[in-house]
Amino acid sequence: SAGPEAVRALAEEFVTLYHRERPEAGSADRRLAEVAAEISRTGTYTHTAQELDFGAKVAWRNSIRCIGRLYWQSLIVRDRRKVDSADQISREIVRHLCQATNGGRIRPCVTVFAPELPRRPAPRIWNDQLVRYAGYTRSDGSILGDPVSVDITAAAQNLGWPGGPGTPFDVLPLIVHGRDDKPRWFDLPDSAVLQVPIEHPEYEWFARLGVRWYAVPVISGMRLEIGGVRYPLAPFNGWYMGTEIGARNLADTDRYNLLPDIARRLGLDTSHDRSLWKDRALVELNLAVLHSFEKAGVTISDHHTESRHFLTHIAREERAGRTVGADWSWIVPPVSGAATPVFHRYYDTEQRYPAFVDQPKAPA
Ligand code: HEM
Ligand code: NRG
Repeated sequence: SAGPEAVRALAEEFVTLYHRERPEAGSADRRLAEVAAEISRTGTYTHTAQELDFGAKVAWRNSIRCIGRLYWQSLIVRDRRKVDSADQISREIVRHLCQATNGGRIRPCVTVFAPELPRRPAPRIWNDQLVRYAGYTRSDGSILGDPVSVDITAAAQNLGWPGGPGTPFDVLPLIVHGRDDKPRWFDLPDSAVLQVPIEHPEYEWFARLGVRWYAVPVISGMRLEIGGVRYPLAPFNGWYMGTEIGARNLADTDRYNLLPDIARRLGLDTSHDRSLWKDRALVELNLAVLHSFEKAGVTISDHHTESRHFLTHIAREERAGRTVGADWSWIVPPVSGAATPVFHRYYDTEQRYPAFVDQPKAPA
């Protein structure tokens, strides 16, 4: 973790920003003195509940890879900084999933667990998302399920997880490493994991592929950093943009790789690239994802709408006197890039803080 000098400088920057944007919060000078004293005494400091709420929202606002930032002010911040044991963490994760899923009307949420302290590591969850499908390595080397999950699936089995039913869409257990505890696995209750069967609005055969996806993407591997304080376990979610599922998770050749099968069922010539069979299959798959989520009453957005909202976000932020940083290669959708307005411009790429940052995978 960062030394007290670095913490002091980052704390000062954050507390100043907080009081500039929340003038009703009282005297910045008094709080700055209080924080400096606490850092001298303990090497760290404790955010007020209001500072945490603000810091998490601004971390979303500063996420340069995220196209969904228009609604950053509506983030629900669940303050669970007192929670650090595996048991309590798994219970709070289930609550997060239920509160975020909200029967399909998804609410953006973050749950902030215990921070890193001097000489005291924070709790972690090994899974990179709270809900993921297992990827089992068969004896012939092929993979059943989601190849992205091969390592975490093996880790769960090594900890004694007996494995799921053996479908391509088995929900993985959580692996929770609490403070002062060994890593342990927990099954998520079915009631906490809303899923959507994927069907096509016109092609009846599509549903028979047996494809599904989970409703809520909850990233659990990134660290939240606010004013020099590190929160290595702060899982957050919004809702899906359809292309994440239809153009990547189900389509990438190193994920579910469904395009060849879909193209053949569409009667396309898959023997030449120039028939554009991949492109045509991609469109139908993405249409099926959007249609199925909508039919199931689960919030999802399409890449055209989300791109427009992102430009609205930029305009609104600029009116508030702030510029919006963005990483073009993450913001531009993986299909129909130039048909969306986010394609046709450049962005400032500097990372600002508070922020969600990459951190070494646990166990490192
Ligand atoms: C990345 C959309 C909410 C923080 C992304 C990506 C998309 C997206 C499409 C790129 C993902 C990829 O290519 O793998 C959305 C939508 C949301 C939403 C539609 C709906 C509300 C949120 C929230 C937060 C957040 C609530 C944090 C509080 C991030 C971060 C990344 C990201 C940190 C980068 C992830 C990484 O590096 O792997 N978002 N997002 N987003 N989003 Fe959002
Ligand atoms: N592409 C990943 C999820 C990354 C984050 N996407 C969001 N985040 N929509 C996938 O599972 O496909 N979010 O917080 O809503």
